[in-house]
Amino acid sequence: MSINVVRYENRSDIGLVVISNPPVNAISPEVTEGLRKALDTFDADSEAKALVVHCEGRTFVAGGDIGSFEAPDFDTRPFSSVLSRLDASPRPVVATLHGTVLGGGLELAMACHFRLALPATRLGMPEVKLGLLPGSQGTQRLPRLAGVPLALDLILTGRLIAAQDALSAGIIDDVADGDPLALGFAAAERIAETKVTVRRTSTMKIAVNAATTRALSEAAASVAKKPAYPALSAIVRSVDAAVNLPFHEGEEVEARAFEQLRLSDTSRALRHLFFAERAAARVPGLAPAGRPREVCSVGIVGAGTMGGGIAMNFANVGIPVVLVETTDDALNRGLATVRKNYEASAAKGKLSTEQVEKRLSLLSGRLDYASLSNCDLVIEAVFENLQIKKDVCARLGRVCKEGAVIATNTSTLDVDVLAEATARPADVVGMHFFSPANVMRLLEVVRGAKTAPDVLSTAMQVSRRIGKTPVVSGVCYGFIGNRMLEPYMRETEFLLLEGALPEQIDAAIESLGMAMGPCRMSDLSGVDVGAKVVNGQAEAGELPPDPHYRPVVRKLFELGRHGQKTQTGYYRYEGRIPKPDPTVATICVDLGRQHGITRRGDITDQEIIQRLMYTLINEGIQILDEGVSYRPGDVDVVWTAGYGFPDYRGGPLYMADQIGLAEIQKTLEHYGRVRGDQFGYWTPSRLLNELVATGQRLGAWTKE
Ligand code: 3H9
Repeated sequence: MSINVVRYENRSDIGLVVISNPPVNAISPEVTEGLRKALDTFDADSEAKALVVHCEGRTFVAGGDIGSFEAPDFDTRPFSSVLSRLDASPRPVVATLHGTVLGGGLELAMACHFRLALPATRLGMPEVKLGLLPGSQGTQRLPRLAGVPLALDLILTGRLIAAQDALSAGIIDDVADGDPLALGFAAAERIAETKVTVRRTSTMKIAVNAATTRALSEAAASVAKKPAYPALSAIVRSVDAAVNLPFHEGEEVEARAFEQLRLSDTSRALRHLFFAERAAARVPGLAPAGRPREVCSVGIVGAGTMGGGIAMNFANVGIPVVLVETTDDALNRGLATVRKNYEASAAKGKLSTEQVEKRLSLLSGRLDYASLSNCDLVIEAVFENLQIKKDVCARLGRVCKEGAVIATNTSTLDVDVLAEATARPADVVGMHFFSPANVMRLLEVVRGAKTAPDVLSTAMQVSRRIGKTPVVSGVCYGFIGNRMLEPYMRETEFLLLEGALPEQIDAAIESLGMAMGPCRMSDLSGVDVGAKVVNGQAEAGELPPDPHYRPVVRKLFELGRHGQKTQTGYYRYEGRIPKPDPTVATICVDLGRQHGITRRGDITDQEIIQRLMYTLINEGIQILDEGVSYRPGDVDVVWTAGYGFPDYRGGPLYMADQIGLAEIQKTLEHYGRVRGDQFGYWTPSRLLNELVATGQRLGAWTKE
């Protein structure tokens, strides 16, 4: 009931509205209704000289309640009408801001007459990240307060700004430290006493000048290049309306756009990912044994590209790191690369010189394992070779202090085998960073058979602390992401042997919105890297029995075509620009002949998409069935955060529901018939068959 989430009281002749809707005071329909009633009470309370709007808990309102947007009859108008009432109030209204004042929260604040914030407050309009625009007058009020260029920047990027910057920009009126409620009352008293005319955002005029016009036309041109995100052009149209129409007409333009976007596939997919990312951070069945261990210092074995990149993540958040290498040379090279990376960020204006030096001062290099003995978390990031990693793990098991967490950054090896090598497997967890490790958001946290609950939760917590998006995976070859990549790359190769060209395959996959098709991706990550994995599988006798399995990558490797770094791979490169290379077509023709594969001229983009994507989806569903991944949303997060899958499609398993599971099953079976299924490539997974038979969607599936 609304009475619980919003309350009104009169304290010494100042009205007070308190929102209390944990965890982030989101505006649900109940909060809106509570606010409406509170304003009725305030209207009737003739003793109250002014009104203070305040939120309990960790933050002021952090936005509209995203979950409530799913309701078919959701409407922004009731909340907007509350805001219009606040704006029109003849008595002053003061908002006390703290925490993260976002979306509907900033809209609420801007409808008040005076805004004061605690110094650590951050403000923003992140609706665009959900495929939306501010839906309750935000596109009309922010340009009036901050000017069109800054308003466009904030609403189009969704970035947050600090209280002090919001003050300088005119978005808020004061920054003060102390008890927000006491500060709010003092401000309300002061304003009521001085009887100054309150400033209503809705009546402010927007200066129409060259800067305004230029900002609007530049924004319109820039968003036209991103048609996959319809919110962007709607934002520009609404801000344009703020400039050119009266407030209430502009508000209507905005409200209509919000409604259209709310119902769009893009926004639904992005909202799915919002909740999927947060769900991925929760590990079923962990509490209370899973209380995380404290991590104040980190050790990393291996100062190569990966180790150095991992180290930067910790230094960035103020955690000291000891990097251990085997030789002075390797250590100096590693530290020099880290310095170069930081200096490149400084050159782009992303870091100050002091920040670079502060971060570098947190990194120390050593040649002895003994220097790891005090670290709370030690991550091994040495060469991907079982014996080498086992040796390192055995040493770590001996040297790390009791209670330390030992993590392996392996991408393919068996975490349980490495855990046993330490002789203390309960302390071991996989932390699979993606390259470049200081940039990529995804972190697969691999739960071994004996990983202790508190070790797993430590890895999850520390991942979030360093700004990563962690997803738990069970132990299997390639974990979630690389395992699903496997059939995708296999089909890429078959298509090359059958007559498709790298540029055709990439164009088809990129038309879906993937950041890069498989051939460009291999060239970027290194053909040598991919070939070594396949050759390693061959040596270990782990290749599928198919004699035609992935010959192209091995051939390119053999020919020294290692991708972008050698300027030839699936393409030839001019700088970073890939150019179709007839040599590759010849290589594929020869390999096709050797493997007795008939070339066809009728491979369509649809066939490419189905063969790559549906096998990838089938593998994802198999992973769920095996319990390697807890939820379909986890798989979606892996692919959108780590593999360039378009967020506006919500991830591969979300997309599978949109395509229809029966359609995917039928298509897999079709290819099984026309291509032959002697190696089981086209067999729909057991769970896929079950879901189709019972008419279920993946979105509603949970493992009992
Ligand atoms: C909008 O405002 C439209 C308006 O213009 C018009 C309509 C009025 N709704 O991220 P965390 C939950 S659109 C519902 O782990 P943090 C979240 O799911 C909205 N729930 O914490 C999680 O729940 P659980 C514009 C929300 O400290 C819990 O809160 N606003 C919402 O790392 C903690 O979240 C945004 O887009 C919400 N709006 O970060 C802001 N927000 O524990 C989106 C959070 O069950 N939110 N939850 O998993 C954020 O950016 C971050 O959550 C925030 C806190 C910075 C607030």
